[in-house]
Amino acid sequence: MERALELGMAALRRDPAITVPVTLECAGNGRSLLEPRPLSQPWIMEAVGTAHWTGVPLAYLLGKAGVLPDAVEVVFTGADAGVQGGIPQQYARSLPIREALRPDVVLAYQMNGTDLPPQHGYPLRLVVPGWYGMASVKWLESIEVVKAPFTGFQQQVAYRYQDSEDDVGTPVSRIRVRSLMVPPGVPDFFTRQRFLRAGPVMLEGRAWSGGGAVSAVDVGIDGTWLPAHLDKPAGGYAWRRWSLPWVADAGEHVLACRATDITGATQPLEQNWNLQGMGNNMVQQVRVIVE
Ligand SMILES: Nc1nc2c(c(=O)[nH]1)N[C@H]1C(S)=C(S)[C@@H](COP(=O)(O)O)O[C@H]1N2
Ligand SMILES: [Mo]
Repeated sequence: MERALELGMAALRRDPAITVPVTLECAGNGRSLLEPRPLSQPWIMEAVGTAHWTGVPLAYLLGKAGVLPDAVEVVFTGADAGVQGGIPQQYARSLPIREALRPDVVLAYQMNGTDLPPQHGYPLRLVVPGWYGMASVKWLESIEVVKAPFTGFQQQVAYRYQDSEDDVGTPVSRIRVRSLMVPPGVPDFFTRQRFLRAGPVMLEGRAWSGGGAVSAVDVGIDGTWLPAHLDKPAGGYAWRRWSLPWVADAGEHVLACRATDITGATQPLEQNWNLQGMGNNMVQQVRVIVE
């Protein structure tokens, strides 16, 4: 970096701003469904959402600071501190310089048109479209351009696809193609079995991928796959709504959804187990009892 910049929020708000619709998904979303279950918080399916993020393009600020030819990564440090893996640390992650210079990577101070809520990173966070959530560092305290790969805990130890404790593994980066269904009907209070009235019902959900646009969603009804209708996405890295009308007949049914993106990547039918339970995009199945 040629020069250091002190960035006040008031000055940042005067810089050129962009708004990007982005789906953020936690890399651990769905990991509690893997068997054997990785040591983890009990994420089931809910650690994903989409918002319009407004802020300054990171590339604009890097341009102002001046990136030198020997720069390899940019390190983002959040204000939150704690102990993980026995190591006291602040949350910090890096991005390769090539990703950091993408025009859609944003230092966001607004979410859906209002100041960031505290839990989503107030006053300033990074948003990296297409990458799993860990890359989008919240409560930003500093941004540093570095000449050697960053080796912090959240980079080197956490967020890796590993087969075992001994495997150094590979880093988690882009979001794997995935779709989820809004479960139809209502769940029973105690058993959580879902019940549905016989007749027409609109099956619907969302589909997204960090690898490229979602090109198809197929809906499985008792093992038979049918193509769903896709709504237009709000942006390249925002989820798309999908829908398929179904006439539910009495009995027990298994519903499923499976997305494919323009790279040809599709969701696996079987789990891809890894030690940390990262990137579980296995096809979701929803059992319903129609009466
Ligand atoms: N500073 C800081 N940033 C962070 C984290 C964190 O613990 N500290 N968690 C990351 C992870 S793992 C995810 S999935 C996203 C979640 O963003 P959200 O709370 O806006 O959904 O924030 C990321 N940014
Ligand atoms: Mo996460």
